Amino acid sequence: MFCFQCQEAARNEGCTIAGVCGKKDIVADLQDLLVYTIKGLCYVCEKSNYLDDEVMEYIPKALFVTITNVNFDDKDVMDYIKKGVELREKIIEKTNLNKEELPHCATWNYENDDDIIELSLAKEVSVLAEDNEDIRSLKELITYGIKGIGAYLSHAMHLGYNNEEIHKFIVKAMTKLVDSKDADELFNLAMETGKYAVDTLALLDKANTETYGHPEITEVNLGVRDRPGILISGHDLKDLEQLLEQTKGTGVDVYTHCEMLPAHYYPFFKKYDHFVGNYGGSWPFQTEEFEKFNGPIIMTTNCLVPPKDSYKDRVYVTGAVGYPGLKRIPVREDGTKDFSEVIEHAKKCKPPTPLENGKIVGGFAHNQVLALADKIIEAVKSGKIRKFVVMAGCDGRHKTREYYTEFAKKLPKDTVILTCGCAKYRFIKLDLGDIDGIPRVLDAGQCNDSYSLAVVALKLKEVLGLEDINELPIAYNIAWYEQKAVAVLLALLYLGVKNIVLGPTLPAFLSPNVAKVLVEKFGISTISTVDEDIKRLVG
Ligand code: FSO
Ligand code: SF4
Repeated sequence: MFCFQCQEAARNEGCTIAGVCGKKDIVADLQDLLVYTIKGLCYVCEKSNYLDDEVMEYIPKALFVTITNVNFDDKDVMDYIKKGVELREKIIEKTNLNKEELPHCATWNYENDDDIIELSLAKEVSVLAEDNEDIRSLKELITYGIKGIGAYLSHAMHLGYNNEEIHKFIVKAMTKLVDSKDADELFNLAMETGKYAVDTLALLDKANTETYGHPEITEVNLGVRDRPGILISGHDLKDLEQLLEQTKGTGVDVYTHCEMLPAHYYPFFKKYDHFVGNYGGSWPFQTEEFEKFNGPIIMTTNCLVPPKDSYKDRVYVTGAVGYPGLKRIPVREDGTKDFSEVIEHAKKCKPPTPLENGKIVGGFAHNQVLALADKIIEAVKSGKIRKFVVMAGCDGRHKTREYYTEFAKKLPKDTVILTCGCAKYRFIKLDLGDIDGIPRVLDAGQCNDSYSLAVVALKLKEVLGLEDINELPIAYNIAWYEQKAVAVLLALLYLGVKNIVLGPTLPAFLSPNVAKVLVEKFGISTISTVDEDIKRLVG
């Protein structure tokens, strides 16, 4: 195996024996073959100008399966590979494409599982198939951005929102990744990936807000009640909705974990009395927290950490998530999920062990922030707010991430943090005060809500009459971990944001030359010390 797609790649070079994330080599190899298979499917779609609902349903989900901390189950990945080959063959037959003119990724086939495993080990399906390290770097940057787009698109599609243009872009881009060796062409494709990341995030924002209302300022309880509970994690709001409906009147409470916290900010979810609060923090700390929760846990998307035996029988998966031995939530014929087994399971469990008390205040997505615009603009004009600092993105395991807590604590009192994603858990429970009633930490929601931060920035630019987004009093100190964050990064670059600080390390998949171009064109850098970074970002 060779994988360097996330921030925790071994030695910041790549995982080669097993993933730091817990992914086994066989799973990593099969995931490479799955990406290779998706490329082949896209290739035949592009060449025959073909797209149908089944393909649009499959591609984003299959991409999602290969994102860090989503699926650790070789059997699941194998099934997705087989489905990809089946769809591809159907299209070749339907459109009379000449197989002899197609590349290997679009023609390979198998007789049994051993054939699939054998091919998954071949260099030609691996990231290292591309010998030129700069071309490889650009190709993987695009691939990871597209994986992020696939994940965000899956979320929107689960709510019944879709945009064919995004699928067409994925198909075109994956085909170019097979054919192109041209660094300029690939660089432009990376920027175009940023454009489609913006479009996808906008679609998801529309899906979320039209379905559940606009997030509003909300206090989220961190304590527990004396009844059994179900803990739901990941990003999928539709799954949460169905769970809340099915747990109504059962005596079982529902708590959010990690990226599900912002569900509390939506007006729609406030009507459920048994939707109690948020339990615990960000994904890297789940092994201790799941243990103490005592009841069943549902993982709707990333980030799953390989579960301990002590609570493994209480973890359920759904959607793209998979882990050997974990129970899967059944899907009914009408497409809804059947949580009855989890609910019965919860009834037999003890209530959660309390971890903390108090509350988190959040809900500052674009509508809510714009409702406070007058107040905020006044504070900016009078100098009470000197700077906004975007501290969005992901959390991770490494000790180096303590930097973000220190950074938030040491920021001058006339600065306001704009956040979203699980990175916020490094500072959201600190009492950082407010500026004339405006909290110093404004949480827009999940990483899925990164679009909100862009809307706020563009609105501020308009109101302040500025020409360029970079003239705004906003600095970016972003923490990244997995491929959704790569899509968000490309989106920000596409919007013209410069001087982003990306940490705690730059991606291992950026070759020195590609990193140099990003530094020269966009002023990207990585973190140094808290004091130095505060000096250069805030002044
Ligand atoms: Fe975090 Fe994990 Fe939301 Fe990511 S829970 S790290 S960018 O999957 O998706 O922010
Ligand atoms: Fe390593 Fe990250 Fe890949 Fe897991 S996803 S194998 S930790 S680089």
